[in-house]
Amino acid sequence: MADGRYTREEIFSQPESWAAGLRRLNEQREALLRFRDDGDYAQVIFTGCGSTYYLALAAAPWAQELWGWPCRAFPASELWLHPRACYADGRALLVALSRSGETTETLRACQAFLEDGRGDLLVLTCYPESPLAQLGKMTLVFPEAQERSVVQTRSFSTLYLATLVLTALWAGEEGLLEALRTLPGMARERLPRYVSLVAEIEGAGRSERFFWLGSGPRYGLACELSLKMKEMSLSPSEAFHFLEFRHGPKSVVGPGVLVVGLCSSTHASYEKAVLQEVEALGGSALALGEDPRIGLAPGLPEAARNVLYLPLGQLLALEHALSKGLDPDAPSHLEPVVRLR
Ligand code: F1P
Repeated sequence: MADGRYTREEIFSQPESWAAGLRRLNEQREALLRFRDDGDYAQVIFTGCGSTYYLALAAAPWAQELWGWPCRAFPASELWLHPRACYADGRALLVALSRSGETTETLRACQAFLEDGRGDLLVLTCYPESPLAQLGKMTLVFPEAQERSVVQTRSFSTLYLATLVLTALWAGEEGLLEALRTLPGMARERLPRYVSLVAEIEGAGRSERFFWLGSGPRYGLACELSLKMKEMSLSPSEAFHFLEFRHGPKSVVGPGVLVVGLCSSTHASYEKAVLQEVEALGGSALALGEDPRIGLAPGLPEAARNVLYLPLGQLLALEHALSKGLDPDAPSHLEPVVRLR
């Protein structure tokens, strides 16, 4: 039966996947601190493909803010084919993100990085036996986040949580680490609320065109949630930096358009103004982080709060796909792993 059962199960099992990932990271705490102490990097590059490239986009801003090193994100294909346009001079830390550990572009980018002696490779993947896992100076594995589905959900959020733990650990941010450890319980509490909110959104007349807005690290998350909606429901879905939406994309707002804002806690007033303009033009808006129906603890550090946006956006994509008679477990034209000859 085409009912998206695997994708649904993976969305709802994220609290358990996150808890398992946190346990694994805690076991590696000392080794991770030694890795940092051994390294002195002129730059940090995060990389992946598709969802894991968007993960890299979401991880790099926090890392730069907390570590102080220049941190950037590139698709692995860019690092592989255009390295001189990506790497600056000086020793680099390359953080390679891959659910499968088999994606050709990511493998080729990492192999070239090592052959060119550019620096150290840190790998995060769900498959310990994968080719990518064998390349890392250090490899962090999260087998509990493996998925039967093509579309990434718990693999993405677990790997993203891992990059936040790494960022906080290397920056000595114990308060943020503590907040990240509360996320499995907070997600478990909120999932039923997400179900009713998504039912309300889907029931209130079908939106057919979606926009996802986010600034800073939330732009990468907006790209990922936009991809979920596209992959699962085949709906028009685009992501923009929050305030960029006025500079053109706003022109298509009207009935049938839903704009989901991944709101920050620091600049919510600017972001809410964009969403108010959307509603004034006849579109619908959902302010993640602000909407009382979502009930995110106000005191939660922004980096931790952002992770809780993911299951809601994933669920919205799943239910919208099902409302269109599509099977999220069998997205069009996609394979679980892209392997090039
Ligand atoms: C990368 C990726 C996914 C995409 C699809 C195909 O996989 O492009 O982002 O959703 O599943 O593979 P990986 O390198 O993270 O395994």
